[in-house]
Amino acid sequence: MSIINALRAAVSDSGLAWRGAFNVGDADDLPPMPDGRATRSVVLLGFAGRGHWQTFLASAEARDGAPHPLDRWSRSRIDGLAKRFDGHGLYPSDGPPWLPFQRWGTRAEPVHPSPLGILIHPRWGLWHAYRGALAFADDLAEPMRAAAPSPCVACATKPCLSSCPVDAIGPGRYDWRRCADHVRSAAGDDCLKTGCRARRTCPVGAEHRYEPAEAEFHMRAFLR
Ligand code: B12
Ligand code: SF4
Ligand code: SF4
Repeated sequence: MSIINALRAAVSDSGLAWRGAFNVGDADDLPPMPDGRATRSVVLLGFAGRGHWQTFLASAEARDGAPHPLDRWSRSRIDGLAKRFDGHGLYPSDGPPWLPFQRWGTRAEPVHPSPLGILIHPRWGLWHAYRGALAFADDLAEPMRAAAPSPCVACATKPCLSSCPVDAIGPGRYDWRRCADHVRSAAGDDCLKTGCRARRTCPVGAEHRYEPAEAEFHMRAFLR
């Protein structure tokens, strides 16, 4: 089995989704490997749709009562893969300065910035996230991402831009303090318990919308 196929199989066994790969160019802002070698390729790992949440829920980290269970679960899987395949784990929550995971996402998969700021995927809609990345000192023989237009271009009414109850979101604008104040208030219980209303109005990939328990977990993490 080639390295890339063995890696794909190991990622699948880990409970994470393969979120694409790319060979590094000058504009990608990749830190060097810990031993000083240049980083030549990157594999993004994450969640896509609802299934991976169930895998996480069955883990020891989800039930041990210690802080940051999802981050600890992700790191243990990704660091394990890094060790096995001579790579290095990188994480979206390491920072500031933050690693440009969303920019890397657009290099690895046909995702595009939505008016909400988060990336939209033609299949998963807004219901996906990055849990980390594997960096390697060798090029991967992985084809570049397939091109696909942004679903937002064909979305005439853009309901995501008119459904925030406190107008915290507009084209190219997200007032996170206003959003957080609302989500913390009694009136914001709907956003807290079922997830961002603006995100939920998006028709793309609606069948992959997070269940309330997952949505609330992420909203509480955002408030922290
Ligand atoms: C800081 C941060 C926040 C801050 C934002 C502060 C601010 N001023 O906007 C806070 C804490 C508010 C936040 C909140 C959320 N975040 Co956040 N956040 C990040 C983080 C850690 C860094 C982003 C950053 O600044 N990158 C630095 C720049 C240099 O990187 P970049 O990739 O080049 O950035 C590009 C994009 O950010 C994009 N961009 C940035 N802002 C905007 C705005 C618009 C309108 C557009 C079109 C593009 C755009 O342009 C940049 C240039 O290419 C990333 C993780 C990461 N490391 O990327 C997650 C991340 C962006 N967040 C994410 C998510 C999901 C959320 C939440 C929706 C969480 C939730 N509740 O579910 C909430 C939004 C609240 C809500 N209403 O639901 C996901 C997005 C996944 C996706 N599908 O794209 C990320 C990638 C984390 C992850 N693990 O996957 N977040
Ligand atoms: S509602 Fe329309 S414009 Fe907004 S994120 Fe979804 S597809 Fe894009
Ligand atoms: S979570 Fe609620 S308040 Fe915040 S942007 Fe989304 S719809 Fe608006």
